Amino acid sequence: MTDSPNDARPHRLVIHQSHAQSNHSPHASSAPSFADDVRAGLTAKPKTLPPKYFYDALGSQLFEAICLLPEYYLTRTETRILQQRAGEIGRRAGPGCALVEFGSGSSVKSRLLIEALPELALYAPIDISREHLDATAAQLRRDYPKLNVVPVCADFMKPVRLPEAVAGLPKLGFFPGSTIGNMVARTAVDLLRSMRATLGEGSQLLIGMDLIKDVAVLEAAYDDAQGVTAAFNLNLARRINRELGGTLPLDRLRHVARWNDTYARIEMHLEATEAFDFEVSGCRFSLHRGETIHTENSHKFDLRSQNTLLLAGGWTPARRWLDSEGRFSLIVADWTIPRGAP
Ligand code: AVI
Repeated sequence: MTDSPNDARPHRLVIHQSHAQSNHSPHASSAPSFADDVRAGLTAKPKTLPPKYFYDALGSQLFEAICLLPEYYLTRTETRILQQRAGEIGRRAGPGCALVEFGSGSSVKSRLLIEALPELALYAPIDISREHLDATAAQLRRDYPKLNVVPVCADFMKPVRLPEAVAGLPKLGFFPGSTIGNMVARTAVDLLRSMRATLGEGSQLLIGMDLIKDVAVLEAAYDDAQGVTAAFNLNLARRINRELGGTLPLDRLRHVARWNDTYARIEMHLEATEAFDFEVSGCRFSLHRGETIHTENSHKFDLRSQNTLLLAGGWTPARRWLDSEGRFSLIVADWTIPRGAP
């Protein structure tokens, strides 16, 4: 069994090309390129592709469309919980706190909190794309002239040194969308620990986590009737053909979304409907009929596995809200004070 594919870097709703390019850390010029990652993934057994490459301009637009699909309950359910609970979240956070969003993108969900928290001192969106961050910050300043917006351009997968204006305030971290579910457990724990280091002692983390449910509901959410998720998945092959001189035959690849009960996750694959050879960046590969390229994991949780993950990451779950159908959860966790057993 395998943990592949490589974890997705978290993404919010993103439509700008610049954000799509942000797959490469500005700090790490030696980071593997798209070509390196694709070559490594297609050489692996089973074959994989990193899901962070879904988000080129078209992929980002397709993801926006996915969020509006009737089958994709995650976005609207989390939004509803946020709308209902923002006041309570604000009271827990207390007056004068800073809202720090990890992977802020267009800050769509943060707006709900900003509007519901009149005593918010500051909003610090963290995103790797400078251009996207600046555009979003400028729009937020226009829409909320009294709010202090302090954008931080950084790769939040590593601890981030927050600016002085943020560092001195009580902090509420925000990581919505169940993006944590796109990571295997060890990466998710590393990220939670990074967030813990970034936010510091006494902070809180508000995190969205999708729940295990009826397999038919889960599979439909990742294989919708209109074929938008299929187009999103196949767009990765299209991107490889366009950017890396690939010859993947799109008409012989089909989108597959299936529940893996062992890992409690929806897996997305591109499956060969017949055998073929292909090239990418001058390297030759082949797929036999029925063989797949594993493109994404989307882990789902029950209440205990959520607790275990958060605790392993150094966060103590304090409050959890579910929607009325028990589909999605929003959790506030407290920065855990390290102490001896038990
Ligand atoms: C970004 N992430 C939380 C989405 C998910 O549900 O795993 C990505 C996605 N893939 C297919 N549909 C949506």
